[in-house]
Amino acid sequence: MKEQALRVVFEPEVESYDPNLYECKIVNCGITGFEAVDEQQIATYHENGFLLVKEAFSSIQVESAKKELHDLTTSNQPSCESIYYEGKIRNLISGIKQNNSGSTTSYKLENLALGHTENRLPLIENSVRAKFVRKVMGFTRVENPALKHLADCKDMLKVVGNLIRGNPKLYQDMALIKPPGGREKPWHQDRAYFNLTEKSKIVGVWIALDNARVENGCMQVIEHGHKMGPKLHFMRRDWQICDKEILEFRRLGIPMSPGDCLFFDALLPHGTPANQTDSQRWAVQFHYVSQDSQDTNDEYRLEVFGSEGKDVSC
Ligand SMILES: O=C(O)CCC(=O)C(=O)O
Repeated sequence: MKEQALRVVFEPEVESYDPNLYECKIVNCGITGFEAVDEQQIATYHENGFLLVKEAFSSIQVESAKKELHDLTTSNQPSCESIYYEGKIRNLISGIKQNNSGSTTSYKLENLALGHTENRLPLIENSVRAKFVRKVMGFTRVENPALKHLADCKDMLKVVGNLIRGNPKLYQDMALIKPPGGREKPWHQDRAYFNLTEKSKIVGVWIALDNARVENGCMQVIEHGHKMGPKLHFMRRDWQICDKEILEFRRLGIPMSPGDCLFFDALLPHGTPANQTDSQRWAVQFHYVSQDSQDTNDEYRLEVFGSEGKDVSC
């Protein structure tokens, strides 16, 4: 079977945001180890919309996953489906000559304005371009055994199975490498991104590979926010919930250590602020769905989550 071409996305530079959006109450919650997840914890997940399991993965598992991710960001032939670069990389690539099968072309800034997709990596020194990677997707393959091992972890899948009351299947895998100065991921519900019916059960799993704190962009959630149901999303700094609305809710910051694992409902509004430190903040995120989940299309999804054509403002 022919390998799918690598998708390389150059994101736009994202404008600044109101820092109040990430003024939050820090919560030091969680239980230790997957084996501590019992029926009471499952009930807590359904009540709060999330459940934090500390020390879920060992330092060896974390370091092996980081090594594979590092290799993906520096490789000339990364074994993944797509790589997303922070908008700041445009300062280095605009005007750079690309040699594509003998012909030379140059990137044009206007083509990059909305996030520009290519099938080739930027021709900048590997270690330099690696510093701009924000996201890597589609890497759970045999070539990346440590990352695949995380996604296939039996104890973790048992918890997901208990949360959805069924057999989970992997729907999406991504790594989020927030580089120093890296952009905010504005507040959103993951369901607003997925073409799946409302009845499909979805659980997000966010695994910290570094210490994640408010300063470097840890996960923040709206307390009980999944109970509000689908929220309208607007195309602003990203596909996101309106800032004005977020400011009305109590926001919780969830600091995590390497190997900690956050389970969260796909309707739980969440976001991460920009990374204000000098170090990367690495994490992997998986989404699992129930076996009986059903695909829909953009039209169906936008009817529920979209703001276009509705009498709303943001
Ligand atoms: O890790 C992050 O910065 C945010 C990830 C996230 O919420 C997402 O990509 O849906």
